[in-house]
Formats: sequence, structure tokens, C-alpha cells
Amino acid sequence: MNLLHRSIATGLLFASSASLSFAQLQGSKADPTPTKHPVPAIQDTETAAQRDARMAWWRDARFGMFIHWGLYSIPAGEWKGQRTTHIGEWIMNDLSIPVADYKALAKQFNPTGFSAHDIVALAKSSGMKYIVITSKHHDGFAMFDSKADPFNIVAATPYHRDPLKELAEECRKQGIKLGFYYSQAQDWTAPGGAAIVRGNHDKVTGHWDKAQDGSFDDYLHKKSIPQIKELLENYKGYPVVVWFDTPTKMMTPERAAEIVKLLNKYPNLIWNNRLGGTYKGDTETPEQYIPAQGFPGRDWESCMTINDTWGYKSFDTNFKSSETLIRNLIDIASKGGNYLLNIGPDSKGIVPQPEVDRLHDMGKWMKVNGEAIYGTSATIFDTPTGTFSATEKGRDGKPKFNPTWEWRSTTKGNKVYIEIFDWKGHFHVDRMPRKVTGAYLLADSAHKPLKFTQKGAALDVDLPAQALDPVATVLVLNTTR
Ligand code: FHN
Repeated sequence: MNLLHRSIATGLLFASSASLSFAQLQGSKADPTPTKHPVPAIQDTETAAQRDARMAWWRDARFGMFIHWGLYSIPAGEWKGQRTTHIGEWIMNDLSIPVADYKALAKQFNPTGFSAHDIVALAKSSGMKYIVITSKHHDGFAMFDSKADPFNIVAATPYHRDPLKELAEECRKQGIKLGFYYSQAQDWTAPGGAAIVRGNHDKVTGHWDKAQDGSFDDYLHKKSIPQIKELLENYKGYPVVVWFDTPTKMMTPERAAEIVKLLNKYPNLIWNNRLGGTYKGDTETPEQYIPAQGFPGRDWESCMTINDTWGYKSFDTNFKSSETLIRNLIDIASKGGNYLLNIGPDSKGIVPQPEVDRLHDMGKWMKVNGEAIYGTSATIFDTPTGTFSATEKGRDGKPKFNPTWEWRSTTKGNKVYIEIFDWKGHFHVDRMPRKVTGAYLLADSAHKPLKFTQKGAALDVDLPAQALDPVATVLVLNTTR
């Protein structure tokens, strides 16, 4: 894994695994070949029906908010006049900032502009159904009240408030789910914490400051595991998702099993595939790309930045367009996945306006067209939506998938939704796998019936000359199977 490359978002990026058949996108969500683990995880023991019940809300949601927020929002990509070319939350590692200097940032952290109410309201109005926030990123700073380690927002800053508690209260009030990201292995300020080996740092430990040296097992037992326990116990019904990250080689099966023991106490919890120690977790997590065919048989979630950084970077203005973001969401849903879209609040806790603007645009589209996204399954068509490059490789090292942007499709029961990007005043598909009994546009509140013909396998629908939404207009087909 090359973090530098994986972490640079370039808008619509795709990678793929095999042929183009979209019909393969659906699949059993139960793991047919569970791995033997020192402590069996819930995924190893539950039935397919139990798994479906546990994953139900998450599969319905389709759209969530990722929040990367921490001390790194103070340097905002720049340290003593030097700008990082990498992602904002990695500044400590990239610029080899000594532990004491980085930890001193806590004294300045006073994010009085943070409003849990406004952030939850922003997520909701954008059409997002859940939030996942960094409770502790690789810098080791806990954004919550931790008795296990004093390097946290309540004990070490003039702010003295617990934003996770405030978010939990707001999420409860506003009816949205809350999950916590936790960097379980990498910790650059705790003695013994892991660091991915990079640059001119120590070739074995990845460390660049003696203060980082120590026993990983001590770190695991005195900080990581106790903090995960605090996160699981102290937020009354939340988190519903634990989002682990960068396990590193330190997260052996035996060490990961100690965390699994804790997770197993929460039978409704969903956790991702980044715990390490061969645990597969519940969800695949393609980062900064949309897999050409999703992950047949697995739940998955593409996480992406809106610009090129997760944590706030004052000079990163490479924001994706609202059109790209909306079409990414549709594309992901059409392949059976979720979109976890990131915001990076600044050191005052304020969400950058360009991010807010784009989320508002997404919300406007979702308000009209959300029916074609929430609770849907992947496309029933085997229509190609792009081609694989013979020469270029994608982010997963396989032939690069170059998408075309004509239309995508999602399905719910007898309804087939066609999200049309390239409006031609007509819709044609060679192979319609179901009998169509009616057609209308979702954005047309009267649902005026559209003329269509189905001859053999081919379907033709007459559309108005103008698209109702230039980004994506949704054609709804009522069908029988
Ligand atoms: O190193 C992190 C990175 O900072 C960011 O948190 C992303 C989000 O998926 N995860 C890691 C890289 O894979």
C-alpha cells in the first residue's frame, strides 16, 4: 500500500477486478470461508440471516459523512513555513515534527466554532444517514474525554469539552447514526505506538523521535484497548460503527483478538476490514476510488475526500464539483456500495464553506431523488459502464477502469431506477431483464406516464427534450419479474 498515492483524490477514479458484467454485483453477504481466528469474531459465528439483520440499516443508508478532525487542523498543512505536499493529518509524520512540539499544539486548541448541532444538521440535510468521526487519528490525540490517556481534548486543551459526547447527543436528537474512527496501531505520540515505515524514519519502527520508542504491547494495553473500551462504553448506544485504520504489521492475530473480545460484547456493532490480524470485519473500504464492480458478496463503502486531504489543509482548494460528487454517489449505489464522504473542519471546528456548499447541492438532489438511492440494490443490467485499459493500472494494481458517464441504475423491489447523466430525450437499452409496466420521471411530482415500447429484450422510453436535472435525472420503471 502506498499511502502517498492512495491518499490523493483525483475525482472520479476507478479500479477494477475482472469482467464488466454488472449482474454479478449482487451476492450473498455472508462469508463463505471464515478464517480461523484466536477469538472468533461475530462474522465468524453468525448466520447469514443474523448478518443481514445486523447490516440492514447500513445497507439502507448508502450515504454517510466521514469527519477527520484533530490537532492537525491547527498547522493546517504548514509547519514553520514549510508546506506539506501530502494529506493534512499526516503533517507530524511527513515533516518529522518532534513529539513534544506536536503535543504542545493541544494548548492552543480551542475550537469554539464547533457546533455538533450544525454538523449533524449538515449531514442530515445532505441526505447522509450516518457519521463517522476520528476519535483518535495516527497523531495519538483523542478527540474525547479519556481517562486512559491525558493527551485528549478535555484534559489537554483550553476547550475542555467532548465533541463526541455532543455529537452523540445531537445524533440521537436528530435521528442519525454515529460511528467512531480509531487508529488502533499507529500512534505517533504514545511511546511504543506504531508508525508505518516511511522516508528517512527508523527502518524498523518508523519512528523519528526517541520519545516514540517503547513497547507496542504496553501501548496496546495501556492506551489503545482502554480507549476503545471507553469509546464503546461511554456514549450510550453509540458507536454503531467502529472504523479501524492502518493496522500495520504490529496488529497480529493475537493482538487483534484482544480487541475482538471487546467488540463481541456489542452484537449490533459494524466494523470495517482494517482491524488487522486477518480479521475481515464487515465492510470493504476502497479508499479514494470506486471499484468497477463493487465487491460481490461483501458489503463495501468507498471513502473519499471532497478536495485532496482528509484533515483540514488551508491551501487545498482542489474541490470536486457537486456534479462529480452526486454522480459518484449514484455510481457507488449502482454497484451496491455506500459512499462515506469526508469533511475536514478547521481549528475552530468550522466546516470549510466549499465543502458545505457541495453538501447542500447533494442534499438538494437527494431530496428529490433519494428514493433511487436509499435501500436500493445494485443494477440488474449487464450494460458496460466503461472499459478496462490495456496498459494503465488502477489504484488496486489491476487494469484501470475508464468509466463512461451515460447512465447508471439501482433497484428496489419492482422499481428499476435509471439515473441519466447524458440526456438524449430518449432512453434505449438492448437487454431489459424484466417486463416494464410503467415509466415516469422521479423529479416530476405528477409522475406523468411516459411512452415506452418493449420489443423482444429491447426497451425504448420517450423522454422530454430537456433533462429535469442536468446532473442526473431519474427515470423510474415499474416492472414485473
Ligand atoms: O492514513 C489514513 C489517512 O490519514 C486517512 O485517515 C484515511 C481514511 O481512509 N485512512 C488512512 C490511509 O488509508
